[in-house]
Amino acid sequence: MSKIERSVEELYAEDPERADAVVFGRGTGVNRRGFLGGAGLAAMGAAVGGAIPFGSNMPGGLIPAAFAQDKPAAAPAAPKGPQPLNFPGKDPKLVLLGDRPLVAETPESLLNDATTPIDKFFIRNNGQVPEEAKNPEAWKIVVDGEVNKKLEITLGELKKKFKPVSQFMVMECGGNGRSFFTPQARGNQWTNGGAGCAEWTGVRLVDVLKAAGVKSSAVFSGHYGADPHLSGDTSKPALSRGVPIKKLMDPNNLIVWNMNGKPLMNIHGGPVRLIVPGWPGSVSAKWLTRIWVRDKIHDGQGMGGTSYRVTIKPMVPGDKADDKNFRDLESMPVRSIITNPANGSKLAAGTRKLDLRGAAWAGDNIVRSVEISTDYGASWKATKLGEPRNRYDWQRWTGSVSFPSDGYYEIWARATDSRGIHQPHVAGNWNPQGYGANPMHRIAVLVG
Ligand SMILES: Nc1nc2c(c(=O)[nH]1)N[C@H]1C(S)=C(S)[C@@H](COP(=O)(O)O)O[C@H]1N2
Ligand SMILES: [Mo]
Repeated sequence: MSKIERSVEELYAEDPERADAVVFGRGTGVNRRGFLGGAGLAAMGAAVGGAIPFGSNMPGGLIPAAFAQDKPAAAPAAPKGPQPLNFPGKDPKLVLLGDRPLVAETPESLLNDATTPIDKFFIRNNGQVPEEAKNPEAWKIVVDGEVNKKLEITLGELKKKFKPVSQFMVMECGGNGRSFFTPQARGNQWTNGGAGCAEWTGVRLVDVLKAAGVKSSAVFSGHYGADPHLSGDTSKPALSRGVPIKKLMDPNNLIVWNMNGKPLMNIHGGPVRLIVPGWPGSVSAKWLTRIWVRDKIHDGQGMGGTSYRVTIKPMVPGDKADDKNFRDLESMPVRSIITNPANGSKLAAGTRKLDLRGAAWAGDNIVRSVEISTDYGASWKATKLGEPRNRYDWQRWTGSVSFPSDGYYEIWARATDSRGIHQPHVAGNWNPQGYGANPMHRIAVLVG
């Protein structure tokens, strides 16, 4: 067998058939233009550690989930496994995607709780992490621009003047799923773990906006946080995104100071941040200092170009991006994950039934159904899907699968949203910065 000099992902991206030959051995009869069979199936079975009962359904060029998910992010010369996060108050099983800025994702199997514990919640920064506030109650937020009365309010006043509310809401990075694009898109190589669902406590953004009096000239918002730009240049914000006025006034948007009943950790934007659910996490400004109500589309850091934007018409991967062919990514796409068991689980020989648990969410939409497959999508089985506890909560699901024999299986999960749109088999609509990838989640399990 020739030496695997690059990552499995890269090989498959370039030439799936040659990749099969390299990974599973030359001259073994691997030819998956159609389906895998005979000696090729045996070779792959040896590589994944067991017979593949539904191997005849395995699509050509598909990287077995057993390999696909422990691939390193960009994997240049020497592939190395996922890097653990080392951060106070955080589970070391979070996977570090970058340390400047600090970015870490949550493996799907750590999202098995109905409410994501703080120590397991993903981290995404664009700039430096600011110093922890010494006097949180004195933290100041400004609401200005197209308002009748500019507001300058401290966190202490915010808590006193407006009615506090708590809500379970998903926060998801706009780039979640990016690693599933072929060819690779620019940015942090998230799998499915740039998302979590916490209980947020704060006040309704709309109540605060109403206190300032939004003018009829308002069309968009610009959000600002206290984090310094990565370069240290104090004239540039690390990130400043916004939303159209209709989304801004949605009563589910909160200015929050508690996460799961505890004061918001500095790394999550404490003492106070925005939560604008359903849309890319980048609009949910951390260390919130200002909401600028604008009379035009915001042009802050992270707006325009190909930032947080998807194509209107499909583009050829790698081609020059035409600005006019992009629109802002608004509602996040439907996604489901299997949270139990973990990818790569080994089950005792003779195991014939397995219970599964997972989560599903769909941006501004709700999830209508989640289905699972053990035969590479040839047949699908319904799961029991729970109701959201409130608007923008994720939905938990349970299901079970049976195994006709020992061997290597993949369990695939796909969710369908309230509009009838379900997750694709592979990430579609490639775009340079890799937004909107929501292919079905796959885990590998080995029985016996
Ligand atoms: N001020 C500020 N707010 C920010 C960011 C940032 O870099 N600076 N990152 C955004 C992005 S891209 C995401 S996905 C979420 C991540 O929030 P978390 O780190 O609490 O999980 O915060 C958003 N808010
Ligand atoms: Mo993000």
